[in-house]
Amino acid sequence: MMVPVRVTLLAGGTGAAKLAVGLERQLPAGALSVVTNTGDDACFWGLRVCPDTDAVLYRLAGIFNHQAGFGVAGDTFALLDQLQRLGEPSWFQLGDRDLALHVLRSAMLREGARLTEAALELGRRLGLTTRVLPMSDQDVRTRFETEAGWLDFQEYFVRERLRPRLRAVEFEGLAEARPSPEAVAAVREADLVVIGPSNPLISIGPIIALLGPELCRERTLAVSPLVGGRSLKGPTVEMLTALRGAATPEQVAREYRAFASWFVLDRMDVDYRAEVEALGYQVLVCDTVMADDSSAARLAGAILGSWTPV
Ligand code: FO1
Repeated sequence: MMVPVRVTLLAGGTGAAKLAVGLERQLPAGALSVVTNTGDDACFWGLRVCPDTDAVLYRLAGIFNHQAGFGVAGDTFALLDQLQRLGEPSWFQLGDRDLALHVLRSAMLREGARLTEAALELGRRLGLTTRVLPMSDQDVRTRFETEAGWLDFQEYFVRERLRPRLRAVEFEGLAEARPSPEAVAAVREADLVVIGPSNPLISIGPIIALLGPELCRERTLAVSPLVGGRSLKGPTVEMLTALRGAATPEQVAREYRAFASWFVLDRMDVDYRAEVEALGYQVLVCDTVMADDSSAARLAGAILGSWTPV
């Protein structure tokens, strides 16, 4: 057994953000880096909002709004209420405290900081020892082709509530974007890269599209976002079905097979073990449901305790 010293987590949606907390609990301070998806970033009234990056920042800072599933605990919505009075759309719930982060980040960007520099500075101000690194300093935007036309990420997820039938997903700006130097270093220097249990198509997909060439298969492990045929949050099953024709742990393992040598299956999906092994993986079977921070730490402990380079 080799206990990894430096760990980098690739994080998109909820599952991976929860695992960031678990890994941080199990590792020495400063040993964890988290590379976040920026495909669902958006701009409201000139403010740059980075939902996946911010979910990790807020969770690690202990101020995440678990009830809402986004934003800051105990937030108020005075600014949004007033904007609504002034005739502005209010379908995207930006709280007052959450807005403080977006105001500050946007000011840093206007003054010439890169998105990564802004994220690192915000992390420092929140008192974090973990480095939270956006995947790129250039804009990459996940867009959805639906029966109602092309929609931005937040338009499709929040305003349209995923109702229009999905036809295709595109990452606008990907061809011109480069991974940030800090994200590249975090992946290259890690003893272990963990692909978090998030939607492989829209949460992890953009990160791998950028950083895939930097991943060393022997040192990369992927955690299945599926538990007993379901995803605990978000439309992973629906999207895999619509775009890949199957929504099974084996299908997720196929998505990552060029990049990862270990695959973590939930206990409920132990029947997939042989199929996933046949794809060339070492398989770890454990409880992957992270109901709270201690179960996230338990999953992180199981990963760190079992993994060895293949
Ligand atoms: N999700 C919602 O379902 N409704 C919202 O009004 C909403 C606001 C919001 C504000 C800031 C933020 O960082 C995230 C927010 N989210 C909201 C979550 C977000 O739409 C998605 O969950 C992520 O983009 C997918 O990871």
